[in-house]
Amino acid sequence: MKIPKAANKRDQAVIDKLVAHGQQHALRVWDEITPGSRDKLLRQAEKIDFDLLDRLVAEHVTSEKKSAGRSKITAAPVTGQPCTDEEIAEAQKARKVGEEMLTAGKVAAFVVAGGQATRLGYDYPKGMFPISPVRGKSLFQVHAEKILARGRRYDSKIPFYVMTSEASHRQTVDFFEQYDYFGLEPGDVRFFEQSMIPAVDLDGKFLLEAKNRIFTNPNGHGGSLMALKKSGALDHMKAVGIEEIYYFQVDNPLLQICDPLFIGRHRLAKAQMSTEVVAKEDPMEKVGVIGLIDGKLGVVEYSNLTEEEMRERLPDGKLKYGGGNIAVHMINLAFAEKMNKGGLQLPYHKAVKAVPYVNENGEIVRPEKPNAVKFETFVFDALGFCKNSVTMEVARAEEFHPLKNASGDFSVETVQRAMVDMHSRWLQAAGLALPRAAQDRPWAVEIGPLTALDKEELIAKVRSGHSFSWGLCL
Ligand code: UD2
Repeated sequence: MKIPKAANKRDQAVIDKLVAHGQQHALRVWDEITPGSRDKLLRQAEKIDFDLLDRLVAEHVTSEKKSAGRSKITAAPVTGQPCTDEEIAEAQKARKVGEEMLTAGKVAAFVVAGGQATRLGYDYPKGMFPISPVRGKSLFQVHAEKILARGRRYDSKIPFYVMTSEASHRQTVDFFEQYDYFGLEPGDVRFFEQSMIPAVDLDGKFLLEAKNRIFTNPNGHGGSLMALKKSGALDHMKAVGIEEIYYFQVDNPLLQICDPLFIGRHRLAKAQMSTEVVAKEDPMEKVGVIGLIDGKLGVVEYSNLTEEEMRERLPDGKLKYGGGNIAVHMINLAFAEKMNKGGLQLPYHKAVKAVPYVNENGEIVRPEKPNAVKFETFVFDALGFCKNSVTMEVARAEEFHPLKNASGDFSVETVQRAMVDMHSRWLQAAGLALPRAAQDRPWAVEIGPLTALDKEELIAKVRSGHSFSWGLCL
């Protein structure tokens, strides 16, 4: 193909780069597009890390690395829920440390919301999804109110960092503005975008998603560690005295955000990064579990375990590989910095997917078979870099039911049911009868985070004679 000539040095440098890295075909529709579109294409290409791409293509596409055989997988220790007196005393001590951290304003909340929500089939950022069963509060609102309530409980502030990606950024920021940051101080909420990375075809070449756009995807939730650094969020955290980051995913409205027990255990262990897990419901449940991979802490995909391993039990009856990863982490600030020394220290994984693209004739092709290799990093790979780490089990019914799918498991219906079940249990524990309508339609009850963050708070409020404006929502 004829290589176009640019009108200025800056543009020419981008064109030369594309040629030097064998990606000049991204310019093949150059003659058909307007100067404005050419500029868009070049500005996008300018941001690409070509050296990284070359390395990934060499490793994963053109000369796939021969597998060195299966990694050695062994179990990792999990701190269970406290049962014995000794465990209860340990938990009390840890919770106190976590509470002190919160009171001192040393903890930030960080949500990763840069994913594409393809399985849910929702046209807006997933955090905008109206999830709460009565009020229809969005996932973002539920999270923001929990952060607000947690801060108030400790007479402190928890700054909230929100990672978006190119596609979700503007809408996310506008949404928070539209709803007055759900009660948080605007200055306490910071948004930043994660990086995008091009996918390539099966020969390692870029795909065009439009005539003036190379197909890219967010670089995985592991990209959050890089985005924290690149956006200046880590510097900002340091400046305001943050020492630990509570990391969570946008899709789980059940979460106990900034649970002091988790913060305290992580802190007492001098851990660099810690993880919450839930006990697997069924040995064959398809969820990644915390384990040691060649001696290093990480998440073992269920597909990497044999059926026998999945069913194996420890002397106490618990599954050997039973700690299902719910993607809630404590990350020490200095560790997040370290993970960025000399570029992001995480490996990239590949996923082969069907990606629509513009062909030589400028037409959109929607392939039926996978035609593209996407690259992604996973935040849990950072666990392998930790000297110390805590894996803490939490109760699934009180902490984990993410919104993933349009129907079936982990759909709106099951998430709302899980929320209602949890709040109904709290009401019953507090000695409050379920509202009448809720008895007929037991899914219709909701306790807002500003009323009670947990069962204990509801019970305490009831005991102290707190009067609720009573209805289907508290
Ligand atoms: C993830 C975990 C799984 C389990 C589960 C719990 C992986 C590979 N699997 O599954 O082990 O912990 O979550 O719910 O991670 N995100 C970004 N940027 C990206 C990609 C994702 O911000 O580039 C965010 C996304 O917005 C969401 C979260 O990461 O908040 C999880 O993404 P997902 O839904 O793709 O993860 P999933 O369900 O495959």
